[in-house]
Amino acid sequence: MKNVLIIGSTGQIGSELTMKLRGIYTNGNIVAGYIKGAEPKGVLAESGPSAEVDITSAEQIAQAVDKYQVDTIYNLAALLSAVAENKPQLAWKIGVGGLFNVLEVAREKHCAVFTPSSIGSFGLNTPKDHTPQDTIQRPNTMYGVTKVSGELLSDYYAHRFGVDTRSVRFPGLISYVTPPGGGTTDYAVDIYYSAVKGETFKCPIAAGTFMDMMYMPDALRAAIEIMEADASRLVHRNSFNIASMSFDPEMIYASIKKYIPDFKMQYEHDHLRQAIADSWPNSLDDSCARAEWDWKPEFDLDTMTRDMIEKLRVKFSK
Ligand code: AKB
Repeated sequence: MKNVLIIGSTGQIGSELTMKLRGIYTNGNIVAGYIKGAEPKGVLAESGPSAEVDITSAEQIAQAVDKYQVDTIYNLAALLSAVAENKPQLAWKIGVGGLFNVLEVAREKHCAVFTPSSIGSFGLNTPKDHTPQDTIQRPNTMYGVTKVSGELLSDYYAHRFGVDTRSVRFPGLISYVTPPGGGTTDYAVDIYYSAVKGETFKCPIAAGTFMDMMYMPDALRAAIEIMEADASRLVHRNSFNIASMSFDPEMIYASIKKYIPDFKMQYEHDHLRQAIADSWPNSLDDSCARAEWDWKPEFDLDTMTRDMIEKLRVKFSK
């Protein structure tokens, strides 16, 4: 992997992944793909090339691939779960129509493709605890429908056309850099912002609702390591369960209170997000990722909390 196009480079994952790839592949073109109105700014704009790439335009994707001789595409364009429930047609257009465009360009121009799936690809009748790698996937959200369709389409392009498609099922991702927008797991980011700002946190998710979460540095490493993995060891491709921690609001609250003892939280339920969270697993079994490409997380809840608070304090002191 030398020349990489990141579609959705200014989003929650893309903004950090682009910078990390630029730090690793210093001799390549790491192209920050963006849509009109979400242009890269600051260091993201200054540290490498960028190109307008709307995932709904196969032509724009192909132009960027040709111009920068791209060999790997990170397809990060998607609407998160709660927004997708409110805009299901657009979620399908971006999540499935957009992926189809990416895969067609990749087939013609011989690119490898990473497209994240999610814990949202599971549904109410999936085993809830230690959810296996290969299990029932019948989600009842549009987000989940696009993620399962994406997994199937990516596997189809791999076995039918030989496109090197790979993916992981991301848990809720927690970061102090770019906030997420419209996800069910966003509360686990927002809670740190409230704590560091000295505000009472209004938690939209009920106590006792467990979901898998992951600190962004582990997620970025997973996205890079799966694309670098030895293909001959991969039994699975789209998409691997990965996991590092599972918690409910009470646990993350308690973890933050160790460092900010007077922090307060109240519950103010959001019915849409709660219904989505209730349909997702409590925790995933990531043994296939560990066995097939040596996946191993580095952060747990407490090490993440310490780092988040430290980094947000620096951010807010500027
Ligand atoms: C969301 O909450 O929509 C995402 C996800 C878990 O895929 N963060």
